[in-house]
Parts: sequence; C-alpha cells; structure tokens
Amino acid sequence: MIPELESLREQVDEELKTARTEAEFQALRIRYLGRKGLLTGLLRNIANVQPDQRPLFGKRCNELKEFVSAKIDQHLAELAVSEKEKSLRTERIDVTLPGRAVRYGSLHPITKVRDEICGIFAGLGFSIEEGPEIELDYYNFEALNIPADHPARDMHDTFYVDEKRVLRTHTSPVEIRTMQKNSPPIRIISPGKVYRRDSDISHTPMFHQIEGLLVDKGITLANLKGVLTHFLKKMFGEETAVRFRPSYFPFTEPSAEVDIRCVICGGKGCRVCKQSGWLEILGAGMTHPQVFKNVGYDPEIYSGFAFGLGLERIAMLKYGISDIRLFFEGDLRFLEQF
Ligand code: 2U9
Repeated sequence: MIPELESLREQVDEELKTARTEAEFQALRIRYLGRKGLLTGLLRNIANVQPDQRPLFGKRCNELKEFVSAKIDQHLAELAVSEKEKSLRTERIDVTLPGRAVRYGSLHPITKVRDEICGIFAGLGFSIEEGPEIELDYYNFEALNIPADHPARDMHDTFYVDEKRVLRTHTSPVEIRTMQKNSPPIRIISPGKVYRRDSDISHTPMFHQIEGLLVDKGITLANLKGVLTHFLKKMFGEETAVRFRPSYFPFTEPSAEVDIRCVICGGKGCRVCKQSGWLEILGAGMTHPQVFKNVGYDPEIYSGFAFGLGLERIAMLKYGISDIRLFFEGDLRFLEQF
C-alpha cells in the first residue's frame, strides 16, 4: 500500500505545479481532501493493509494530507498577494473626473404659496394654528352660525363621515377651537386641507385654504381693509389695485369679497378675469356676534375680523396654471418647473 501513497504524492506534486487560479486550487482540495477525495479514500481502505503496517500507513496518509492542505493554503495566500499587487499596478482612479450631478427636488407650488402667505402674516404678528381634518358638525357648521337647515350648507357640498362628523369644508373650525382655548387678543392664521364634493377644471374634492382671525377690543372694518390690502400688495406687488365688494357669509357681518386688478391683462379685460378687469381673491368680514357668543366671548367688548382664501386659486394666478388638477397628478415635468 505504501507505494500507492508514493504515486499519489507524485501526482499531487504535479497538479500543484500546474494549478494557476484560486478555483483550480479549491478543486484540488476537493479532489484530494474532500469527503470522496483520493486521500480520504485511501485511509478508508486501511482494513486492506497488513495489520502490522496499519499504524505506519495511517501516519503517512495523515502526513500527506497535512502536506497537501498546507501547500494549497500557501499557494492561495501567494495568489491573493499577487492579485493585490496586480490591481495596485494596473488600476487607476482618475481624481480629475467631474462628479456626478445630484438631482435636487423642488417644493410643490402649493407649499411655496402657503409658505409665502404664512410669512407675510407672521410679519404682522399672526401665529399658525392647525386642527383635525375630520371635524365635528358642530365646529364646521353650528358654531359658525350655520344651523342644520341653513341654505349656506348647500354651498359647501359636504362629505359626511357619519351623523356627527364631516370632512371639514373650511379651516374655520380651527379658529373656533382656538377661541375656545384662549382669551383675546387673538391673531392667528390656519392653513390646511379642506374637502368639498366638487370636481372640474377649477375644483378638486380636496383643496387648500388659509383662513385668518384677529380679535381684540376696538377692531373695525378699517383694520380689516388695512391688513388685507397690505397682504395683497406684498403678495402681488405694491402697485396692485384692491377693491372690497359687499357679500354675505353666515359667520361674518358685514361681509366682503376682495378683488385685485387682473394680474394677466392689467385691467383691460381677458379670459382669466372674464373681461371684468378684476380677480376675486379673498372672502372676509367682521366676525358675527353670534360666533363670539358661541365661544363665550362678549361681542359688546370684543370685535374682530376674519378672512379666507383658496391656495390653488392663488397659485394658478401666480404661475399662470389653467387646470387645477395639475397640482395633484404628481407629474414631475410639471412639478420641476417651480
Ligand atoms: C371664524 C369666523 C369667521 C373666514 C372667512 C371667507 C370669508 C371666505 C372662502 C375663500 C375661498 C373659502 O377657499 S374658499 O372657497 N372663504 O370667503 N372665509 S370669511 O371667516 C371666519 C372664520 C372663522 C371663527
């Protein structure tokens, strides 16, 4: 049996000389030392060896196994070193290559308009208040002087959640909640999403509003006109002409709609202003005494004004967008322009 061991050793020597790659050395390890390998097979047949020769045979087999294993390890280590040296010699990093451009995102036009408006009112000392989008019927309607059978409810095309709850149709409930929690003076704006059952080129079932409320002793219509004129000139330019028309809202008395001179045609008359030369921008009014009573304020002591505007409408006018649905389609070709 020892001669067999000798010839196996010569065979291994030969194959170790010809192997070149890591894969070839790993194959060699399996071929000789694996579970079904040649050397392992030899040891398994130790029963065929003369009993007195078995210890020596076993010893020699194990020596050869260790020799082969050590040789393979040595070759693999050398291979790793030479691979590393080769890559250091041949691979180059060109540090003068221009970097890859980082693509920046952009703010949604509604976000930009909201931030701009909030910034103008922050400059006048208004703070921002937020509230729930699922709102009690009481806060959305009753507290604002719109009882159950009031015709003004029809204007709001309400989504009902259940008997008592609605998706808020305006952010006015935020003002009610704020007055319930705080005493005058109050100076807040409430930006947020609102919901109405309406959908066409200028209406979506969800849109964004900012409302404002100022309450103190001695507040008059002059304060309302001064604050809103200041806001509109900051927003659309100092030269912007502003006019106030009488209107009706259940939660304000008197009420007004506020127009600016058409930003498209400058007042000559065009498609956007429907030939009138004016654009309707805001609703506003002096807070109704009944609304103050509903939150426990004495209307004999306090007065205030409130206003509301739709952000989509402002953004459409500011950026010349003709279809409101573009804001909500998520098309990057549209959004990247802002
Ligand atoms: C309280 C009292 C009064 C907020 C007001 C308007 C007029 C108004 C519309 C503008 C366009 C809604 O988005 S829109 O469709 N809003 O015309 N909003 S006065 O009056 C309030 C609010 C809260 C406690």
